[in-house]
Amino acid sequence: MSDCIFCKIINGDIPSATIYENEEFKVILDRFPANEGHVLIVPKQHYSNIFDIEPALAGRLFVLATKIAREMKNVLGFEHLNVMQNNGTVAGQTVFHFHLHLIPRYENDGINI
Ligand code: DGP
Repeated sequence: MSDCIFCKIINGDIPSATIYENEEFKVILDRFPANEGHVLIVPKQHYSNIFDIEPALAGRLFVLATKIAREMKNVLGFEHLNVMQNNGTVAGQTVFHFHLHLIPRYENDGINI
């Protein structure tokens, strides 16, 4: 979609800090991180939200999320993690291209999610 910021990132039209990618997903650092190490797992195909995706994509996404979370845990040394996914404005979605958040948590980090 031409006006979608994540489509532009995936197409290389705007830069991102990419930590991993394969044929189906791109994993990028969140530009406005809730905490150190906050990443987004973004399907390369445009879907608005969970109501729009092919259900099997959710399985592949979670397999990848598990691998990324474990690698991040080893590198960053955290023990706690929020896995978050917002659908619709009332639920806090601000970018309308389906994505999953991985948000490391640290003792007394004081953030509210
Ligand atoms: P959500 O509110 O669930 O739709 O999450 C959208 C996230 O996307 C939010 O944490 C901030 C992040 N974000 C917004 N614009 C950009 C951008 O241009 N680049 C990157 N890397 N992240 C962005």
